[in-house]
Amino acid sequence: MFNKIKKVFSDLSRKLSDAITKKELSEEEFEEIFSDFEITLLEGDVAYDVVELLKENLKKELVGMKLSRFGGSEEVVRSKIRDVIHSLLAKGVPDKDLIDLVREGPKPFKIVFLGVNGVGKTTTIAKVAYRLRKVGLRPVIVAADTFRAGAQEQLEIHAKRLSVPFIKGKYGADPAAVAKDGVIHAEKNFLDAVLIDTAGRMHTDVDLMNEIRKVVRVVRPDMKVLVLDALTGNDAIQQASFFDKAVGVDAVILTKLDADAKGGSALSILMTVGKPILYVGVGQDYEDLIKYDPNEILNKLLEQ
Ligand SMILES: Nc1nc2c(ncn2[C@@H]2O[C@H](COP(=O)(O)OP(=O)(O)OP(=O)(O)O)[C@@H](O)[C@H]2O)c(=O)[nH]1
Ligand SMILES: [Mg+2]
Repeated sequence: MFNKIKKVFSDLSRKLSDAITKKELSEEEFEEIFSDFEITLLEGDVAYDVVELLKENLKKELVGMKLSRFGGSEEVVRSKIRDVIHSLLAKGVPDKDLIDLVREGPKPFKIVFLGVNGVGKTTTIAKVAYRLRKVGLRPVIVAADTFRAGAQEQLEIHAKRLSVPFIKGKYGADPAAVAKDGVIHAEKNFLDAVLIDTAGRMHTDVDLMNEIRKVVRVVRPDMKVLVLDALTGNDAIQQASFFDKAVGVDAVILTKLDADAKGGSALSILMTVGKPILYVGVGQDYEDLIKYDPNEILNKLLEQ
């Protein structure tokens, strides 16, 4: 993971530190050195806007810089690059962990999970339920995906494995009604959280987008979590903007970070999605949902 991008940043810091040790780095020199890396970044699936963002921010930090010829300059440049990337990634760190939000928020804390087909909503809900259970919180899982064949069974298997109560509806039932049943179940049983799974939908599908609006209107969730797939790059940013306009997105979970071999796609989403990133998915097991930590991303991204 991230191997290609890692090499780019490593080469870039070497070239820049070479230039900076000789004399003060001019804007023209910076542009020239950086332009050699633009293509490689794009080839590593870094979005064009993110390449530009990196360029502008690195330029601000490095132009005019001059370093001693006697050792350590590559280290200094590397740490500048690290700082720039860190500050771009840090914007996505949420103020509070979901566990704390559930603990401190209204009871039950209602969360609707949204996203296009196959991004990992159902798997992520199971992982979140596992996390909540681990700290002694009691969620109910609600299958408001009454659309795709097998969706309810898929979630039911997870719920059984996790010993978490499960509410479902008939195929073709109104997802908003099923979601409401889940909330009522949680209220009656004094549960801590309601995790509502919804059918995957293309953001361009008007009927399904109206359906999700109805779920939100009926349930009045405390949080709307958009699930995005790290492999989808720029398209994920568009999905975020569509869902945000349609129902409002409070936070994002980015899945399949483990599957993004080049790394640029995930990096681009993390830097530009403009929403708090609650967790990242790094595999298919229940434990494979970890807190979003820019330092960990950086460690994968830059050679130590
Ligand atoms: N490698 C990897 N695979 C994941 C991750 N999260 C989910 N998946 C896989 O992605 C596939 C789709 O996951 P689902 O949870 O069914 O996706 P969904 O969004 O519910 O799909 P629909 O209900 O059809 O819209 C499954 O094979 C999951 O195991 C992750 O973090 N890493
Ligand atoms: Mg699903």
